Amino acid sequence: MTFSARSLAGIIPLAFASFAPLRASPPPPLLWYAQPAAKWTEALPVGNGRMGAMIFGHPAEERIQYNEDTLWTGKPHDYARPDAHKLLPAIRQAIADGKPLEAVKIANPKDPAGPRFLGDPVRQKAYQPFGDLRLSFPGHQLAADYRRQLDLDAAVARTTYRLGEVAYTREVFASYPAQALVVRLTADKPGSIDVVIRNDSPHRDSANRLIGTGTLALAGQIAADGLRFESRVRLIATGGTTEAAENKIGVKKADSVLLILVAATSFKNYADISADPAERCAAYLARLENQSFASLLNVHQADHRQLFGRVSLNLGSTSAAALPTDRRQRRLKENGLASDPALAALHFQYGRYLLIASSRPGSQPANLQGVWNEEMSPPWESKFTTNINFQMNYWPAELTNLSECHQPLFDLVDDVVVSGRRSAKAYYGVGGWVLHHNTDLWRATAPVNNIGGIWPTGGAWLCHHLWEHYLFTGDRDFLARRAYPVMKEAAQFFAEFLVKDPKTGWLVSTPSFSPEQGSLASGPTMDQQIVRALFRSVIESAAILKHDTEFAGKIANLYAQLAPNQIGKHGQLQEWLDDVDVPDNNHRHMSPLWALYPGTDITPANPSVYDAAKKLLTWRGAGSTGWSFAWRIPLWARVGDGDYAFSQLAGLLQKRTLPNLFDLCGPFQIDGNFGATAGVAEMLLQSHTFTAHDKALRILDLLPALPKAWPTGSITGLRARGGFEVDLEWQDGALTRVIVRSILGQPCRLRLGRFHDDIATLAGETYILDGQLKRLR
Ligand code: FUC
Repeated sequence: MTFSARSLAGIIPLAFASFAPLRASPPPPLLWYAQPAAKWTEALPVGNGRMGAMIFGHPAEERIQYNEDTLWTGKPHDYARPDAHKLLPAIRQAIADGKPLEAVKIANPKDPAGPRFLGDPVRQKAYQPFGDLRLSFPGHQLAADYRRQLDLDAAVARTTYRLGEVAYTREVFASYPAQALVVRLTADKPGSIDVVIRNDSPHRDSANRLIGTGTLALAGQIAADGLRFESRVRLIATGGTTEAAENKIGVKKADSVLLILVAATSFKNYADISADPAERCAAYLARLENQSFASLLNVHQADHRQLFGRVSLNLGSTSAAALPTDRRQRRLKENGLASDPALAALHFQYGRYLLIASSRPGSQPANLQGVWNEEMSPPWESKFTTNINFQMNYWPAELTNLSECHQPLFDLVDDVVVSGRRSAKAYYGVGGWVLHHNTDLWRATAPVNNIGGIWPTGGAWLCHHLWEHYLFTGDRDFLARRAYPVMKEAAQFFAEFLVKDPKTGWLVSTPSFSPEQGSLASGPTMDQQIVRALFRSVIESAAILKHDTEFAGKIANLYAQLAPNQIGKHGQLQEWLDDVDVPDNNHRHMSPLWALYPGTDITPANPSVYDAAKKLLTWRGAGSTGWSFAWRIPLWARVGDGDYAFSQLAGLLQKRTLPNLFDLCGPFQIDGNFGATAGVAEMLLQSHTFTAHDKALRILDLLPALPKAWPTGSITGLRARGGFEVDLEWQDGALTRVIVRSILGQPCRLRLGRFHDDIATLAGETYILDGQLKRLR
């Protein structure tokens, strides 16, 4: 191998390298507290994708609030109004005439009985709490030496305390292989456990009864024609006596107690709710017959660590790391996030932990609250909001090596393609499929809530996830069988839906909205960017798969006519077709910057648009909601400003983070957790550009936005597009080592600021670059 003058250092095949393991391992990723949770937002989450639970850890009255991800209000239903398309020409005309308020009146008239351009009903259904496992420990009010913790690597929540001479331990985990929540109570002296167990539900139409000797069953129904649900908790005590009453089980003087909780609903799919939840629960429990706690735990941890352990992050540690997590979070206001880099690393890993816990193959995808919800009327129904929030949940999936956790999103897409065909026809009279700004368990695709729901690019944005999954994994079969047909049909929708803007002749989407700003509009920049990305992935896929040449040609023709990114009079990237942006508008939505992140179109290769995007980004200033802080992190990373990206992470952690490190929108909303994890990864590694000369030579930008706050650190296991796994180590702001594992055998350029090396890789080989590398700053 030869090195250019601008070479980073030597690229040495692993076989010839002698190297020490990466420096000191990071502090264990652990959240811990010196007191029980007083509120739900202080409780600690566990989850197996399908079930989630929040553990309060109160010594005398334990509450384990749990969820199952198919328990929603409503029933199979098509929200589309078949005649809505009759309103379309008038709405379009009013927008074209510069009368958006007229368009609003047509789309959403005051008369509640009148025709409208929204779904039927106008609001979608809500995700529901399932039940509460309540454990009473008489006399344990006087607990001493209290501690509760959540170990992200072990995926076990543990509460420990002492009562007199006895030390008590509670362990809780949610196992994916077992599809169950497991609770174990132990004490260091035999015969010390007295506990009464109940399984309650906030749903009025539910009942709790004893079945057999040691199992409590909670059964109910959401509404007369809604979902039926059931959970069962089986108790296995060692030693002592067990006494069961009608709806509770009491244990006295046991040595240890094992509880296994399973839960199910009658949901089969969005069109069929005929399953028998009792049968499902019985089957889950039957599979776990005679399994010991140790074996349940071993299988669970092996499963969890296989995902979680792929990435480690060490940003250094200070004395703050020894404090309880809530105190660390509170002290940020005065001390700043730079004083506790290990908290930033913990928060990064927490995002990965939460994705594993709320999105596993076969489960529903992570909704606005992941899988955790205690409210009958949760904020925004705890749905899947597709004008930023749902997609943000999945930003870390590929990048932080949790590709499998992306699967539930793809399954949801398969469903909304079907319901979205009906909406395409009903609202626009065209083929293909469309999804607007929200969906729920019933795979609603019509515009909902209010006129802000008339935004037709939610589905196209989801297509971006299919394409990115292909870019990261190189899974051609996935591209051919799942991604391409879905993207093609989405492109078909836009091919028929887009209209020629009368002033410019460009193809624009109308009616639409720049999410949650202004009014009904034609051709908002974000839509044009998303459709451009969709069209390009269709064209590229057809070339890769070597078929559909004719269709790809047609799309390429439309692609060239799409309204471009425009630069306005202040030098800003315009948000709308007209140059009407108000300087310093710091709206929470970053919509016109979509093509900077998560899109990949805006790069320094086109300096004028790149600079205009930076201008708009600067106007937008700091975040407000948790997710708006979070979106700013990867955006600023993409323009290479690690310090500003860091300031947005700090803002999120200081202002919009709960004691249990859950993100706050206003209420709890999980997107900010996931967005921040993706953002931090984006600060350390980017892989979305190619060299100007060779489009096959993908660039891996190493430490593209390293903040001053993290001068020394290391990360292992990040994924890059093109099929690479990357470890990085840096010291005093300078990159000291790079390890690249090539999965697909593609070539790549490793770039560090002005320096680079190109490597041709072999699939399965590992490459190391170390020695005295150039300083970063
Ligand atoms: C979008 C945001 C809100 C909130 C909601 C769930 O509408 O503008 O802030 O996150 O989704």
